[in-house]
Amino acid sequence: MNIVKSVFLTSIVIFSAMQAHSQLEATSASAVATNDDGTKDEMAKEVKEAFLHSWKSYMTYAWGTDALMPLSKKGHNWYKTSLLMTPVDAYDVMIIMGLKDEAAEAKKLIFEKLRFDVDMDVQNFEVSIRILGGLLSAYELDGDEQFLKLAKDLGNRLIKSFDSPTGMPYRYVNLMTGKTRGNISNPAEIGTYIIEYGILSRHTGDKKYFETAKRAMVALNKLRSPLGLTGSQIDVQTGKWINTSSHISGGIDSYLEYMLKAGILFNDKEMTEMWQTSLASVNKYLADEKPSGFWYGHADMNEGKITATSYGSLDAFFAASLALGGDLKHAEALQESNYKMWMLYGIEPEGLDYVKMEPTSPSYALRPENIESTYYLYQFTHDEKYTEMGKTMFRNLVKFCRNDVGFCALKSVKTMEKEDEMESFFLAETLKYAYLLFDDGKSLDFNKVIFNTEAHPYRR
Ligand code: DMJ
Repeated sequence: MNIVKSVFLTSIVIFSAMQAHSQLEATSASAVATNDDGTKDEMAKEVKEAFLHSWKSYMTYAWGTDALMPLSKKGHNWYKTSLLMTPVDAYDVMIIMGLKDEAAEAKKLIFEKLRFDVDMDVQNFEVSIRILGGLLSAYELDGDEQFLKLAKDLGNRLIKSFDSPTGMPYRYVNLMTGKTRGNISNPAEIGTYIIEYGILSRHTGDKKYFETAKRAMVALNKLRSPLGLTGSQIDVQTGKWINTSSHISGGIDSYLEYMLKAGILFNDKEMTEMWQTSLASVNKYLADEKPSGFWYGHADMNEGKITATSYGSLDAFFAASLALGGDLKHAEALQESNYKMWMLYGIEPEGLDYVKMEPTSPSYALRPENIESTYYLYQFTHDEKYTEMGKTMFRNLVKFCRNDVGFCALKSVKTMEKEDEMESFFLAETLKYAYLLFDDGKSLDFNKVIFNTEAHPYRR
């Protein structure tokens, strides 16, 4: 057995309803999942069943495409040629869940069909976290050199995006020609590469990947405001901020996450220091204690005063980062707020005004962050209240999002109207974190890995 594989595989309601909102109370009460006592083993089985339900439909209706459309029962591609988003993103979940036959069919499909020598512009960030990230965790878990070969080929194409005057990457790169576009970018799409690139350096022995990704993060870090905050949009050619709104939401989120995780994964002191100084500013200017709970809001990077009490499903990742960074007190408080957000309607909204406790964007994209943070909090506290949270969240997912084919995003958590979409991160992240929460470390030892932002685990 491959050495890496053996390392992995052998180890391999505090719900307080929003009182102020009477209409909401009625909705929430009916939205809460029934409280039958699923044991953790039973819950893990339910999650595995949900995975199989979705995967089988992908194979039946969407084979070879990027993702399943669960209402129209067909597949769709992001670009003119499929990058096999779903099988690549979901491969490591199959290994973790012990689904050998499914893993074998996914692997066959990937090795037969996945090619990167295609004349098309791809979004650097998404392809890096899902495809490069997925291939690398597949390699670490499975040991087949073909995964590494594909990862190296893709890495050599994506790395051309960093060829800008500041060293910060463009948003799009053509896989065949290396031509770039999209100079107006954001911290997440600039600073979410060091884990994948660092792991590629680990396995190829070529430091250029790690160094290129790190250079971009350091360049961005130097452009913080005197308050230590980053804005939300920047020109990678000039280094000039285009939008100075600061927050932990989508567009900045995983940049913060990667400082912390790269510090741990690569024992990189500069990254750890960047995380600590950024966190201090985030806590000083964006943390917001309100009657509805502990949250993080939005502020101008130069003013540092909360301008919008906006939170949302993507922001929920931060409880996991706080826990991993050692601040359990704030992590627990934030997870309590995350859960309130989830239980407002029974499924969390994409955007929430945390003062009014009203959705600013009512959709739900099957996002993982809330369940991810529940899993992290359980790892650090071993408090079964997190298992209970996870159980309710997962059961509500089944209740409101499942259909005869797979799981559907929701147009609105107020009406629970389904959308014809099942993003690959639902399998790669949402179901993986739910499974890991219930399986009590039997398939994967939390302390031996660091997950990329798409939930792909790499050996520490
Ligand atoms: C995933 O692709 C990643 O977790 C990313 O960091 C944020 N968005 C989605 C999931 O919500």
